[in-house]
Amino acid sequence: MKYVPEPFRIKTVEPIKMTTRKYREQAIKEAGYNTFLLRSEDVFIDLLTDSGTSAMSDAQWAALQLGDEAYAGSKNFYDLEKTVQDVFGYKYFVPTHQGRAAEHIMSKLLIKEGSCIPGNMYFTTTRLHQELAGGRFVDVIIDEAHDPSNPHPFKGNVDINKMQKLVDEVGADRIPYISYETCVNMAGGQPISIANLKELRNFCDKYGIKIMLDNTRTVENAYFIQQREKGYADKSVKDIVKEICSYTDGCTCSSKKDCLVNIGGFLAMNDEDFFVEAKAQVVIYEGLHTYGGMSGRDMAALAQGIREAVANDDYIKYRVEQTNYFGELLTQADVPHVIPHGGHAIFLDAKRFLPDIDQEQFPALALTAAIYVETGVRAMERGNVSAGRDPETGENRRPKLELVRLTMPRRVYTQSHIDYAAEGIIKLYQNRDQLRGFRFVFEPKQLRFFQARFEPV
Ligand code: P61
Repeated sequence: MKYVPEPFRIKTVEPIKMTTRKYREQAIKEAGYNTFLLRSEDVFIDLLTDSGTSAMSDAQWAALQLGDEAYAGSKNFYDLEKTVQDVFGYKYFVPTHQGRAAEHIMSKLLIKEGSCIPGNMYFTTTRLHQELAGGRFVDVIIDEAHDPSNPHPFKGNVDINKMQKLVDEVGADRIPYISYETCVNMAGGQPISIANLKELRNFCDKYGIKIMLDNTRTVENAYFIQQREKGYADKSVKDIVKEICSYTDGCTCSSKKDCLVNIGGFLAMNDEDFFVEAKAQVVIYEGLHTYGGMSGRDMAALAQGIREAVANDDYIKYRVEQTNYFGELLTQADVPHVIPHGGHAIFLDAKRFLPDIDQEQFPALALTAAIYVETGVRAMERGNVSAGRDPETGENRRPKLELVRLTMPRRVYTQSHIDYAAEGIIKLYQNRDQLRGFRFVFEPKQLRFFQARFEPV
């Protein structure tokens, strides 16, 4: 098994705490068995998320010193706008403080009461903003995406037949856009192919439906296209990123992932009227349209982060292959997880890991709690708790995928951290019959997974 060496060296270090099992048993109990409620200080290796957890480069730290904190017209805004236009190719750019803020503004502007918004699997915040704007999310991802052991190379693809069925059922005029995500997070970080995107473009042109990209992990997706799609082996990741965007009408983006910063987001589009309306909304919810909730220095670090993400292919190769290395260790030990391995995370399949815990007792949550106690590694539940309740029936959605996400922060951990995490999870798998299910003691109404508390059944 190959570990691609890090294309950087370490200049600043942040100590992390090693704790005892007894300490961790107490900490997870106090957190209501929800890893979102653990204190970061009590975590040894934090694989909760790749969002806002990247290590910035020396050039990004230097850029922070060049922040122009003017209320209006910061020079960092103009540099960022130009960088987004250069790298992603959209005409217009609206900054926001993070991804969900861009989703909020887009949903308010494009969705009407009764709209249907197809998407290649839901994302929690994306779907919630669609629903709050009066819309209904409809999953149109290919069936393979819902099967953790299906090896399809582009499990993020849209099933055009499902799109056709939706158009036939509700009519194209009730479908303002399709929400098309690169490296689909909830499916396991699974990429889309250019072939699928081209086919979707033709379909959408026929019916006047926009394609709005969730651009959060497009750089990782471009790497998979380079590695897997015919005709792309000799293209640079930078060129593939631009090609992906060129088939879409605009995007929302959480800059906290591929763009290598700790905070930030944006909306971008080619339609001028949409741009003017989005700028009008951004001043209501985020701040002036030349900062959108970011400081000048945040925008400076972001522009530099975007450039670094695509500057050459060494970084993204290391990034995706590091995740793959983690997955390969688990494959060798037969630990059930989603294949093919995604770009940003390895997802354990809790249904197969803990077949005796009913989905109503939250096997993925039970597994995240046990991983923390066993190893000090923090993972994220991505199953029945995350999926929430169906607004119509009030029942838990019981998604097909009951997963635990082990997410790789960018440029943060080394091979030995991964070896340690894998070893602990393998040990836990060998002792899996000792794990029990959980029930809610506190259940928030929306995005419940962030703040819910549980007790063992
Ligand atoms: C994450 F548990 N992702 O993966 P914001 N689109 C996509 C995302 O991955 C995404 C956003 C939009 C997070 C943070 C997070 O249920 C959760 O900048 C594909 O976080 O607002 C965020 O971007 C939203 C974790 C979000 C969650 C929601 O860890």
